[in-house]
Amino acid sequence: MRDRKIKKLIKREQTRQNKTLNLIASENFVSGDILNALGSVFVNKYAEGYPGARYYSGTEVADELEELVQARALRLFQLSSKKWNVNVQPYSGSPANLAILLALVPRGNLPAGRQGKIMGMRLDMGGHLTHGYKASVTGKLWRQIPYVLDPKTELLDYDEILKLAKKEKPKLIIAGGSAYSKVIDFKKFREIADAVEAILLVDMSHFAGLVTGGAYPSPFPHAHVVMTTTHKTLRGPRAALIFSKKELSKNIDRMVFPGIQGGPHMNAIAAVGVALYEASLPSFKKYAKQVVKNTYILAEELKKLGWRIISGGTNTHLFNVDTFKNSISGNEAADLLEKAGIVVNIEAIPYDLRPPKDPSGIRLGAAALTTRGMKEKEMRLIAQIIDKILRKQIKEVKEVIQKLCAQFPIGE
Ligand code: DSN
Repeated sequence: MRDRKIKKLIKREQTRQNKTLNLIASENFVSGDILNALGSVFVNKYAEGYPGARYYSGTEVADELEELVQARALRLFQLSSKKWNVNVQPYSGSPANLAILLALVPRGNLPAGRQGKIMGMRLDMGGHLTHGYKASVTGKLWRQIPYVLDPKTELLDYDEILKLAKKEKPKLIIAGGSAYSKVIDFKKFREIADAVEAILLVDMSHFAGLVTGGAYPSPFPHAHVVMTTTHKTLRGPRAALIFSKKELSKNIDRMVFPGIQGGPHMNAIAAVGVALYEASLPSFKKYAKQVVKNTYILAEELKKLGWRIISGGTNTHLFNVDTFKNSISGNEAADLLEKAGIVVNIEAIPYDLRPPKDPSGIRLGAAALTTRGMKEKEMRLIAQIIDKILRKQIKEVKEVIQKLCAQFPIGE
């Protein structure tokens, strides 16, 4: 690379990633093949439109690529192309969710009480910004009816969600989020949606890789629409997929392009294709199961060391720790950990009294470390390391962290 400045920054970032324990639940490490596809000549191609109906010439290879990736996406989640459509063009999760909402939830001319309401998990409960939070455009264009976790168990309370749905009659209900540590019951969500004639959208961005690996139930038997980003547990590049029942897909496709986006990023689509191929290999099933095992061990060990885990624990790839219970704010905890060589993100806990910019907790996930090959033994050690760091004994653990990083290098 002739640009020495950028080259240096890439090198530095590579070193940072290698010498850090990454417990950010939404991050992962892609394979060399995915990096190659991302950096391939597909980056040069404009292909506005869809296969067979483009606004540019020279798209015959791009058409074949997009159709191949669509077929792989449907096959990976065992979906029939007679019933389901998949749009592989969304740049990422936020525009994908916006396209779905614009396509399916009208904003005016509805009977009183049914105007553009969407039900989503409240942000401090583990929901996502694009599920109708007030600061997101989704919260400005539609009215969010937020559902919450039971204050005692910090679990989803399906009876309460049903009551709320019956009272508010939303047009669309979103199941899924960014920081809920327990498996979601999609059958119950569908029953709630059916009771009020709402559309059920499952945002499986976080656990899509676990679904393909058989470590999390599939939402497809119950949902009308399923959105996923491709870069979390699915271990692909930054992009998103929208799966929808055939009767809804035309409007969604139109809203992705030309509604929101212009030319699809064909290089990203190629890389998604490689990720879907990798996720179809038997080794990926083992990976997904190991992610859940590792996360469980990490949470249970931290519990034993005196840390309060939100929702009582985890059976997924992530969990949140109420650090403020031990008098450490989320920011303080994240800063201490980063100084020692561990990266996490700050996270609100349910009914948090502290501000979102310095909430009461942190979120931890084991997907990235599992990609590096770490297993239960390392998780036990990492729990002890975290405990020491948060009790301000940083010096003693820095070397152990560097040893672990060297022992488990990030693949090519
Ligand atoms: N999905 C969020 C996360 O989990 O980190 C980012 O939007």
